[in-house]
Amino acid sequence: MANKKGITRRALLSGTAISIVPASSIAQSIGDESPSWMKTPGSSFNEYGFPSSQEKNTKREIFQPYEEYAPGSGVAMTPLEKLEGIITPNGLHFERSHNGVPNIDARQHELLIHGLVKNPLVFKMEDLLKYPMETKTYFIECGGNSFYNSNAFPIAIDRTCGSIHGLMSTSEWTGIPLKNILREAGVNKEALWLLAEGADSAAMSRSIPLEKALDDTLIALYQNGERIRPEQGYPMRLVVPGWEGNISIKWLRRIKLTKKPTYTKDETSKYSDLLANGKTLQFTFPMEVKSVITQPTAGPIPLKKGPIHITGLAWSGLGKIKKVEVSTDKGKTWKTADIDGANQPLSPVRFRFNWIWNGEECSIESRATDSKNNIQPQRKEWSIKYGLGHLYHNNSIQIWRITPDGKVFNEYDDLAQNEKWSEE
Ligand SMILES: Nc1nc2c(c(=O)[nH]1)N[C@H]1C(S)=C(S)[C@@H](COP(=O)(O)O)O[C@H]1N2
Ligand SMILES: [Mo]
Repeated sequence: MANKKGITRRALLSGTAISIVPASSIAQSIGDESPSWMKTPGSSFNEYGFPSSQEKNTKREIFQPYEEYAPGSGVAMTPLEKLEGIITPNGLHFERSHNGVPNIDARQHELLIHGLVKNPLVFKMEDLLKYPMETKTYFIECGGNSFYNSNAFPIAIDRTCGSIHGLMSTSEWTGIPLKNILREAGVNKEALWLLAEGADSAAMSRSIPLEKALDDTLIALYQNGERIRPEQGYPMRLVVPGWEGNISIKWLRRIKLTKKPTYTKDETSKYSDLLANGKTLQFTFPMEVKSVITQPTAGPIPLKKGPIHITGLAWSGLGKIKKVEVSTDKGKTWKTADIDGANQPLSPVRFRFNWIWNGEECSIESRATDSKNNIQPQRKEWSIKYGLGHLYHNNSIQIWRITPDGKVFNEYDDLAQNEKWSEE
């Protein structure tokens, strides 16, 4: 809120005075007449609430590459540029499903724990609800997030923040630590891996090292306080925090303890990283340190010269965020951004940076460093490590180019590469 002199309270406290809206324009808009909505009673109650009808454009962007024969295979992306804070509202959590959302009857659904265990166990939902639970804020990021800026797209294409990076969402997940259930089943000494399988028609299944399962993996039953949404795995899913989203098996139905990885269909041709030398990495589990400016970003409303509040998200699958830096001069100089709220491991932070745009052509970008001192790479550094067309695990820096007319565009740092491709 601006005070009489048009100086924000926050700016006064931090010593950098930024006048966003002149106070006189606020005063003039409040006339003597009360607005129409104060003259009739308001509408009554809803059993389950919805956002304001005026916020209809805050929605997921859907991409269904095989629409005709597999409409449930694809993604719905979180509109990161329309959201604030770190938590994703449940209705806007991104969705990546390989063959649609199964219509599971929670009363019939069962979870089987078997393989190299002393006591194979079967749980119904009502059994699981009796176990002690814990609540943690974790992000889930698809291994294929930011594929529009990957080696599959050698030229930067014009898209919004959410439609490039929106396969990342954050919830407060509540559930049962998997280690407690495994302890009850009694894991045999020779078991080093487990296979987790979903109850969808894609029967998504992945191999998980036992060490991670005994560390922080959750069987999640609640998402932001309510039971998990069907799209997110109702009635139960794995949350394997910090690791590529694919491993967080939704609609969890089976965990089998094994000696070795199972090498399922979902972890051989897919989710493996093609290197520049033609070799392929079999397993890359953690999602590495990353950040993205969510505002300002490519969009329909041009920027105006003057004060601009730059904000975004930063996260790391390997720990906490140590620092976020912002550059407004094509990466020549970097300044440390403020970090908002609690900074917890494997949970994003929101960063903020007040900037004054002089109206000239420039670019803005953010660079995160995590608690293990990993620094987010430039796109050209990231890109060169991998083969042509490779798209997984892209944590490279997002650059937003601002033109003098205030328009914002997605940009690559490797302009030579851009030109090379456009000539071919
Ligand atoms: N059973 C099952 N689990 C699944 C998937 C799936 O298609 N089926 N998709 C995976 C992928 S690729 C990702 S990125 C995450 C996405 O979780 P979300 O849809 O809740 O965002 O779920 C994973 N778990
Ligand atoms: Mo994914």
